[in-house]
Amino acid sequence: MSIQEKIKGIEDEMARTQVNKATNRHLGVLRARIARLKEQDRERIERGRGKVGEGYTVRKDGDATIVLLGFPSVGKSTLLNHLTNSKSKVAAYDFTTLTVIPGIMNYRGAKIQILDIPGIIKGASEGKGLGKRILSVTRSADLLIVLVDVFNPVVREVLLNEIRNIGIRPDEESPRINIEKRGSGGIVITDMVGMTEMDKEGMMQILREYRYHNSRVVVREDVGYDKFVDVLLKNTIYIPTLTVLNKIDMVDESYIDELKKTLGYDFLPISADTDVNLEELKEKLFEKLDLIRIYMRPKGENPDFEEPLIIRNGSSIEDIADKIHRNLKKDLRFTRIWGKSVKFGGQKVSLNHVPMDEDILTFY
Ligand SMILES: Nc1nc2c(ncn2[C@@H]2O[C@H](COP(=O)(O)OP(=O)(O)OP(=O)(O)O)[C@@H](O)[C@H]2O)c(=O)[nH]1
Ligand SMILES: [Mg+2]
Repeated sequence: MSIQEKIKGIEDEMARTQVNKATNRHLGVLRARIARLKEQDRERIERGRGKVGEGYTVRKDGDATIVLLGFPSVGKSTLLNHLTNSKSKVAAYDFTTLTVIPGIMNYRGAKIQILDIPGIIKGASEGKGLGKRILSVTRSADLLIVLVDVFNPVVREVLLNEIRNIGIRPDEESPRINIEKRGSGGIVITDMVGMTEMDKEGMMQILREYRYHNSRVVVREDVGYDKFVDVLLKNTIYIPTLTVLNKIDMVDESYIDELKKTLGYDFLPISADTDVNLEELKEKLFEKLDLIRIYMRPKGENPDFEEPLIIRNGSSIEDIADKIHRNLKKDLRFTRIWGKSVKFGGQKVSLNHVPMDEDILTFY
């Protein structure tokens, strides 16, 4: 039986199963099995192509990367051109953009890379339109702009579904579940929260499915089977999104107010073409990226307050060293920090220390 036939068989079984409390575990295990088969299928295809991972390589540049996700003709290229120094082709027909066009937005001392990609349509994750190769560029984003047309805002859910199909979990945090493989000892599950959506038996069945016959699992968050499976799948990533509604120059304000009431999600209304709300957009993007400033102080000198180092909030000293130079870590003996992240100025910290906004830092 092929992988596709196996998946079809399980889907048929799921369709026959009623959804209720008693079948929750069974359905959870079946969904886990499908996710595993799909993962195996993907790995098989990638091996066949002789490469593993993304189908498309884009060089990351700047302090953070934002990808523009949207249907054809919603104004992605227009927006790129108005936020950055880039010139991406704009035209009134679908699929004007055929490849990935990068630009850099300078904002508050940060250099933020924005990637304009071809339009995404329903079924892209299965190869429709320009397909999965282009869609997979979204995986390299630190933040996604979900751009929708003022006259067709309901496609937001279609876009979110396409990226879910390639392992992205938009606006979710990684569940607080630790899984550790061991050499022996079977499966040991520690429930720290009093789980209400899963039980240990169901988790064990899923863990065996994923070949975790010997493992230690600690559950610190009350989640369902799907999120548990996300932790087991190798390609799950968690990316924040900002939904932006474009072309508002074509409607009046009452139309936007009506959408705010009916759409059921938050959005920022803009007009890329006539520069409406673009400053607000920049500010929101900067906030959402959660960037902080670090001032470097060379040994025995004053800190450089002119050009802060811009990093993602939550980055460690190790991440910062790697960002400056990939060999720096090797010669680094210790680091001293002045600022909010330490108890006293000039405190020695280790590689896994996490600095805060406007900390001053010296490498020794
Ligand atoms: N009225 C209005 N038209 C806009 C706006 N932004 C873009 N357009 C127009 O919409 C059309 C498509 O714009 P593009 O920027 O090429 O759209 P795209 O999303 O990059 O399209 P693809 O590359 O084909 O996916 C062009 O005719 C633009 O001039 C806007 O804010 N208001
Ligand atoms: Mg375009």
